[in-house]
Amino acid sequence: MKPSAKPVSVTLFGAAYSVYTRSARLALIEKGVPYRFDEVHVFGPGGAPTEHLARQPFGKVPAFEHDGFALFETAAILRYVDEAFSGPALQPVDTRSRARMTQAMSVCDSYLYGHGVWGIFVERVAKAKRGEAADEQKVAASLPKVAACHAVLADILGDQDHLCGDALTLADLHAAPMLACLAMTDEGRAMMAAHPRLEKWWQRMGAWPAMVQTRAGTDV
Ligand SMILES: N[C@@H](CCC(=O)N[C@@H](CS)C(=O)NCC(=O)O)C(=O)O
Repeated sequence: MKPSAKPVSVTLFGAAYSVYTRSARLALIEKGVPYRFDEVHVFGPGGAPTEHLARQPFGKVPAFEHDGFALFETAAILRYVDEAFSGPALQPVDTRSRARMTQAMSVCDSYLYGHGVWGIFVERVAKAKRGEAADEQKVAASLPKVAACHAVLADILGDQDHLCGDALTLADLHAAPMLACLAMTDEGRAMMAAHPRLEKWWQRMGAWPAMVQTRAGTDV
């Protein structure tokens, strides 16, 4: 008798174009966890479909389920994926490196997403695709915040191979999809070029197979 294929017990509800969904996919890929990708579109005129609000009451993606255990909020999903499955550890053991990882992820959530993805990428790239003009005031207001994010991430990176040490951690997975959006803008590339070590890290991350596998056509 042939051994049966391992059943897929993980479902990720999200959108390929979403940076947060992409972070969760990167973690699943890195851990080697097979998963079902259930595409949910949240930016349509009515927002998230009603059934999605039962999974994510704020109407955002991603949402996650493993063997009947439902979870939302990307940082929580990433930690769960790392701890629930075998595969390479994605969190440092050392207390201070772990704190830095949490700090880097929080900087991404609190400043890089709003100012980098929405304040610059959406204004410059997404709006241009729709034939709309960028809101220059919004871009100008976001630039110093995004520059500060780059400086903080470059500082955390130091001369290590990855953001929080010599191995890949959740911080790398959280930051890379947002920086991929910024890499599509002149402003983002200029800010990255101001931090040569961060730029080198980004070049490695951008070419990493899981990043290539999760390209959505809207990013690198
Ligand atoms: N705090 C949430 C943020 C997720 C989030 O903002 N996702 C975006 C897509 S990248 C979204 O669903 N936006 C829909 C909306 O704002 O209506 C998390 O960590 O999962």
